[in-house]
Order: sequence, then structure tokens, then C-alpha cells
Amino acid sequence: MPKTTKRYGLVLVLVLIAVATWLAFLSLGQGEAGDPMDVQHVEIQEYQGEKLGSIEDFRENSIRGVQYLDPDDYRLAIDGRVAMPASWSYAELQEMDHIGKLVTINCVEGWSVKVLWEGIALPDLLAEVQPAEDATTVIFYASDGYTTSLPLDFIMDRNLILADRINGLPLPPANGFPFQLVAEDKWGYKWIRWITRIELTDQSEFRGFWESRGYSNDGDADGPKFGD
Ligand SMILES: Nc1nc2c(c(=O)[nH]1)N[C@H]1C(S)=C(S)[C@@H](COP(=O)(O)O)O[C@H]1N2
Ligand SMILES: [Mo]
Repeated sequence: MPKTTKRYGLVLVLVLIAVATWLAFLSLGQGEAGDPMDVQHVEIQEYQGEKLGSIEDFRENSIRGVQYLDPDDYRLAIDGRVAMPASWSYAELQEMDHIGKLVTINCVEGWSVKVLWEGIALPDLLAEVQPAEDATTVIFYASDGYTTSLPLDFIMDRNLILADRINGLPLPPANGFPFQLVAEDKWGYKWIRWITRIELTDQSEFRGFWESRGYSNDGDADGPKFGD
């Protein structure tokens, strides 16, 4: 066989391998993202007589795009002003008591969705790490570098949850798998997704990602969007 024909043969084989790999990758990606048709027939649409919003009503607006966390590697850590810093695997967190709440999320961009959230009550997790007397503020960190904070009192009074289910389904990656904070009555930017770490601090003036760019640190959904 002449040298050039041999070379063409080799190039052809390489191109075929590349195309096959690309096709395999595409079909993998589809499975991972979750076909919306699959979601439709299992997502609950009504709860205690009330019509719910749908996972498809959410808009993706995160700072670095959807994060895909591996439940096998995942750990949630709580540290800072606590007596007993701790961390848990995804499997350990699934074993804990879960509660459900019907809550509306309101984004400052003008959309809102009401769905059923189920997850772990933060006060339960905080009881395990024992917050120090001077801890006033809880800072949340996510895998995309996003941060936000809330007063410790607010979390305890409202029994806020870390949701791992939405409308009866495991939280999809776009909704923050493994956990999204259900920051009820706060603007959407307090609803941090893909949470990896929770820090207790006495620094009440801490400002998270959007808060340090001008959004209100209180973040009350019936209050101003900008300012303190
Ligand atoms: N980790 C992380 N969490 C985040 C964000 C982000 O960019 N990164 N965006 C916030 C904003 S501005 C909004 S409105 C809500 C939207 O969440 P949802 O898509 O689950 O409704 O996520 C919040 N949580
Ligand atoms: Mo938002």
C-alpha cells in the first residue's frame, strides 16, 4: 500500500473514533440532564388541594452555570463558631429526619414559583455542632464559589430546611443537587444551591456574592432589593 493511502486510512480511523466518542458523550449528557418528559409524569402537581408550580418554571441564572456534584464524593461541613465542627456524607444526610414545606421562591428578576420542598431542618444539624454563644450569623458556601448569609435567629425561628427533594423528586442538578437552602420569605439570591459548607460567625456584617454587589443583606422578599 502506498504511504499516503496508509496515512489516509489512519486519519479515517481517528476521525471515526472521534465521532463515536462525541456521539457517546452526547447521549450520556442527555441522560444526566434528565429528560423533561421523565420529570413530567412523576413530579407531583398538587399538594393539599393546591396547584403547584413545576420544576420547569425555574430559570437558570447561576453565576457559573449548573454544578454537577457527585453524591459519592459529596460532604457537607459545618464549622466556625461551633463547639463540635462536623461533616456528613450524602448517604448520612439521607438517613436524617426530613420535613416538607410548601414555599414560594421569588427572584429579584421578577419571577416566582411555589413548590413542595422536602429536606433536613437546619436547627437539627446545628444542634449537632452546638453553636457558640457569640454566633449571630450563618454563612453558606457553594461549589460554584457562591456565598450568602442569614441571621442564626432567623434560621432557628423559621426552622429553615436544606431541601434535597422538590415536588417529590430528588433535587435536579439545576435546582442545586444535593441541597438548596429554602430561604422562605427571602429573595431568591438567599436560596443558595450546591451547598458544601456552612460557617457560623460573629461577623453580622458579612455580605455574600450578590449582597456585596449591592443587593440587600436582609433580603426580605417584601422589602427593598438593594441596600442594607
Ligand atoms: N450556588 C449558587 N446558588 C444560587 C445562585 C448561584 O448563582 N449559585 N443564584 C441564586 C439566585 S440569584 C436565585 S434567583 C436562585 C434561583 O434558584 P432556583 O433556580 O432554584 O429557583 O438561586 C440562588 N442560588
Ligand atoms: Mo436571583
